[in-house]
Amino acid sequence: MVRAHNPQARTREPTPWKLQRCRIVHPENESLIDDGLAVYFRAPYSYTTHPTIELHIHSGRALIAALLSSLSRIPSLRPAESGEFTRQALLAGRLDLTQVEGLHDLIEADTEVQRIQALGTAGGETRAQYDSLRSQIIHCLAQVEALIDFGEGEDIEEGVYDRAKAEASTLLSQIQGHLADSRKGELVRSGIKMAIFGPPNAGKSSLFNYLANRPASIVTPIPGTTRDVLELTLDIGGLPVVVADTAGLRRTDDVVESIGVERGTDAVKNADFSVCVLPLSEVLSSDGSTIALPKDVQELITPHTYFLLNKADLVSNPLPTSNLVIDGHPDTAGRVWTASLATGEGTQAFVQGLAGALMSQLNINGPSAQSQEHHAPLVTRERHRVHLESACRFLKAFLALPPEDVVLGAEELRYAAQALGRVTGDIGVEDVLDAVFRDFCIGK
Ligand SMILES: Nc1nc2c(ncn2[C@@H]2O[C@H](COP(=O)(O)OP(=O)(O)O)[C@@H](O)[C@H]2O)c(=O)[nH]1
Ligand SMILES: [Mg+2]
Repeated sequence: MVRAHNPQARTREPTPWKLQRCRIVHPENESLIDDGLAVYFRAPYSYTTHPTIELHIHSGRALIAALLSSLSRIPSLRPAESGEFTRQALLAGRLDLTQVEGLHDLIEADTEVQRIQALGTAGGETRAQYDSLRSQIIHCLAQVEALIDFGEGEDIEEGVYDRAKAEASTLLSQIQGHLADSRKGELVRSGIKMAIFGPPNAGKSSLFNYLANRPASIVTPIPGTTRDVLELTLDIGGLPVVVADTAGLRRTDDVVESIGVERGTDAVKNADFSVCVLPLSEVLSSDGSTIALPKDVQELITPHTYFLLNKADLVSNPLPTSNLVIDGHPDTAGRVWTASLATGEGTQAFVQGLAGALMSQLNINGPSAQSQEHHAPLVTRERHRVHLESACRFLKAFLALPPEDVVLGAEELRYAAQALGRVTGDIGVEDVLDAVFRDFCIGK
């Protein structure tokens, strides 16, 4: 369907990987469709590894429709299904399953930290780590199989079995380390859950609206205004955060409000971290040094609670935050900020500080650290976690076997390698393919 001007060129293979201007004409009647650009990718150096022609045409609905309809006149052509190009790339081994997932995450990324993580995974960083772990297990397995075939002391040097065990044990702790990474990869991919809580009238909904940059939650001077949990996914310093505004914590006879308080309490307990908003003027001790926590708030404080002491405008000359102590919680340094959501003072510093604290808690390099070396996390989906956990179980089973059970040991190592192969799609790929490609856009 793409024909060059020079009639002799019709029979020649186009120059590969060179963008060329050409007339794009109808395959049957040769009527002009557009004056565009075309590039030919010679196999296997294309996205799918198959020979590929890419047409660059002017935009416009009628133009695209005319081109697609003329392409469909060529008997061997049909429109691609969603994710079909990527599926071909996967089946040809050009991408592995983690890269395909990374590509999907890249297309879906809403925030900078998500984009950076997905870019690393799509580019093969995660694949390289899985391949390395798997080849180390296979190295162990090779030693154990050599023992089965030849027996220690005769053809094989002494200590091979012990060495294989030492290697397996190092691998096991490496994988366990990845599994204990505070679900960082999964949180960045699907959003970190943060609940705002505190006593009524502290400014929780004002904070929610400030973060959302719009009046998403109703703010009034009447305590008990917010009754249900409100949720929004927001970008906080590049991190995707699912923020929940909750009803103020207090005992109340109002049935609706007390259900709201119960729901709010659950939201705080289920969140990955929370922000406790307190009205500074009401919780500050008379000497101005200590913050007294209201009773209903106390039981929800954890090491993952951050504090915003709001309404600083109502306190004359408040002490610097670093000198304030939260009563009963001497370990809150770096987790307390003072601000006024009414005047805006201190609010930016709070958001920046919160994003920084979350980044360091999750051990994430922020967008500003982009040039530094970083490793894509090994676990960005439950699927990865399941297979890594089963690899750990097989490695442990191998380590628990006595040397005389060397044949069983080899079997356990084989299973461990297979478990990792399932993450990258080298093994058992068919059953996950449909799930992975379902959400892909057409074509890509
Ligand atoms: N003076 C002052 N008033 C504030 C500040 N932040 C919020 N308020 C007011 O406090 C009241 C309660 O705010 P709201 O966000 O609804 O509190 P919530 O009950 O914790 O959700 C409203 O009248 C707000 O305008 C602040 O920093 N200073
Ligand atoms: Mg409210």
